[in-house]
Amino acid sequence: VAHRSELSAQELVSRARKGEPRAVARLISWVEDGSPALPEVMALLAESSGSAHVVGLTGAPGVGKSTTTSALVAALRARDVQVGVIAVDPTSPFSGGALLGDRIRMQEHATDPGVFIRSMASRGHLGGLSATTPQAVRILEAAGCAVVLVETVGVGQSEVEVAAAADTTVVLLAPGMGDGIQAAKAGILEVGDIFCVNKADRDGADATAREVRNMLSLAERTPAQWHPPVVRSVASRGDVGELLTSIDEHRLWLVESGAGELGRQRRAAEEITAIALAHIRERLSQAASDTVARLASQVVAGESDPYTAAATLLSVLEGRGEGFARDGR
Ligand SMILES: Nc1nc2c(ncn2[C@@H]2O[C@H](COP(=O)(O)OP(=O)(O)OP(=O)(O)O)[C@@H](O)[C@H]2O)c(=O)[nH]1
Ligand SMILES: [Mg+2]
Repeated sequence: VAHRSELSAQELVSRARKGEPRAVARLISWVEDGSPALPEVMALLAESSGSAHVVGLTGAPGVGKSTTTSALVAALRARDVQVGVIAVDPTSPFSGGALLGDRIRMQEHATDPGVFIRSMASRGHLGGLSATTPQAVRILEAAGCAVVLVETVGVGQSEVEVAAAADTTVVLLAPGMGDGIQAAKAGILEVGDIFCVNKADRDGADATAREVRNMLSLAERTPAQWHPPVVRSVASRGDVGELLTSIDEHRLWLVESGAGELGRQRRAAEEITAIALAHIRERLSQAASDTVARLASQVVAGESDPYTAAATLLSVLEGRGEGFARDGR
């Protein structure tokens, strides 16, 4: 594989650990492309993983996710915290294009060596978005980022997937547009740890906040559970103080309640399963395609049934049946 010959995984990881932006960018490209070197990279990164607070920001197009992210970066830099930013575009197989506007909005941080910004797609990755995000996070952690902000457009299932990769999920809303209702529909109410009404300089911010509070009040929560706050921001003026305070409070709660550890445990389990399933799928399509075709003929001819055929296929995949060409992995 071409990019493997340039620099070894080991060399790139050691450069990333020194905070070299080009090494970090290259490794994240490997994640995007599903490089065959990824297992080696992830093994090298294992010891430094789990150190960063991962904050997901999601919300409808145009609510101000990028502007808010940029304002949070500025606030965190003022605390001298090293920050990683991943802008996930689930709608595009290419990184860069659709997120050009984000790059411009992030421009003020472009020359800061304490900030790593990367837009990311999930082209060809085995485990899809739910696998690419945590892997990119591990690379940013190795580079020293104590906080990683993950921005994703709320367009259905994708934000739920990305929320699943975050310690703290911020749902951004804006006045008007019936955002609250949309949020409820998309199941956003369940994934949000913090709700932030951005563009609070506009009319209707109070009404939107009230609407979200009303909907949140319908969910039953024990006192021990986290009660998602509804805060306001004017990201275009850099006013994200309330939001940052809530993020701090949620982080503290995650540690003190043990919920953070449980969440990480659950996410690791999902990640392992996603990778394993992707491998099984790949082996099904590669090594066993002849077998599947033969079994399909038998089912069509009435010589077998789908359940028996599936059981045969599984035994073939496990290497117990006949006609299985091992792919050497
Ligand atoms: N009035 C006002 N405008 C804002 C505020 N925050 C962001 N905007 C503007 O809203 C527009 C969209 O902001 P973005 O940050 O690009 O929104 P986004 O959610 O990242 O958009 P997508 O990535 O395209 O989904 C821009 O023109 C911002 O300048 C705010 O607090 N008040
Ligand atoms: Mg954006």
